[in-house]
Amino acid sequence: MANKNWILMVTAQTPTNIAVIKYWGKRDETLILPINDSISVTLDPEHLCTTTTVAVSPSFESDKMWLNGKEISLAGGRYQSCLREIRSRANDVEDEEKGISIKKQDWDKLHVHIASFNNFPTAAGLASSAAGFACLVYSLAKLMNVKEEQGKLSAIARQGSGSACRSLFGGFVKWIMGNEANGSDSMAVQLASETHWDDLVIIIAVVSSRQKETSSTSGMRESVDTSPLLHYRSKEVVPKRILQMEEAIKTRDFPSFAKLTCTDSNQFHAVCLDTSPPIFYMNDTSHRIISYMEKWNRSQGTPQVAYTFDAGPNAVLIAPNRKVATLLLQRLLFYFPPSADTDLSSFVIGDKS
Ligand code: 2P0
Repeated sequence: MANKNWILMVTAQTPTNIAVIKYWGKRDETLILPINDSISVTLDPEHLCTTTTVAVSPSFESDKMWLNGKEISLAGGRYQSCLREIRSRANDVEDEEKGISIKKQDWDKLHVHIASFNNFPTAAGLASSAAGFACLVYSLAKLMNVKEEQGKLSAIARQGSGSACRSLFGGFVKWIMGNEANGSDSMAVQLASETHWDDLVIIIAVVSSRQKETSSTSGMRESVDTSPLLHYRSKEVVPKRILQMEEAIKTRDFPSFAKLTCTDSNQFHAVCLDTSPPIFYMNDTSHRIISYMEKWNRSQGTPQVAYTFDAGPNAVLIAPNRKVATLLLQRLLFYFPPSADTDLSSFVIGDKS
């Protein structure tokens, strides 16, 4: 370690995930432990993903991080938790080609530089913390030769942002809430791989590019404190729904999958309204989309598409195959016609501001 002229780097890429049975509410804010299980689908890596490069060098004087090229503070408890948990599991690293030898005990003295980029506009209001913390934990674990299995890494990513634990796996993923007070059993497991149900097509309709007024973290805190519906939901509704959703995924039963997905999204937004003061994540355009999709589904007698909305107005629409996805796009363009000068590569269907 006498030679200070070396730098070791690792780059990783992690997609974001969309919950079909939602996480909303914590029982422990510091460890980020949820009040119910949740299930999500991880998007393809080429869409909505974070790319993170982590580097270590004896010449670095402090830990630093840049997000989309701008330096951000690592002082927050969430970043510190992830860094601490990964450092405590670090192992020896040898790179003979570069003549680098880092001993396990050296990691406490070495500093890291982290550069993270989202391949989607941050202003679009699409979940970025899930992909961001999952990628941070994964790349740091690779750099420091952490040998933990993916589930254990997910429990570390969870301490950065709850939904991040689900992005450590592809396909369909369940975040098991766990029972332990220290959070050791609150982690993600893969329910089905990427190839299990690869006919599904996910379309994200950007409804507004404005930043949401209430962050997920403070929104769920207010719901836990004031919404009776949330407590009924977490105890009486979600446990049954999780089992039904697991079965629908296992058997690729699209009608059941769609009904459960839409119902759960609607109940999550009902919880937001049941919160005092009420939280409005969806807007008029979101409501119009729900109404169009419900009408279409009812007119066919069986669900054609599933819709789900997170802590914002943007619609995530899931079609069972490319044929239905094409019909869905036609409908969206019919209801929300772009004007002649619209840039279709970043077309926002509702926000005219
Ligand atoms: C989810 N959401 O299951 C739910 C549905 C939003 C609505 O997880 O405080 O950014 O960092 O744990 O993970 C968003 O919450 O919140 C979220 P923290 P997170 O995807």
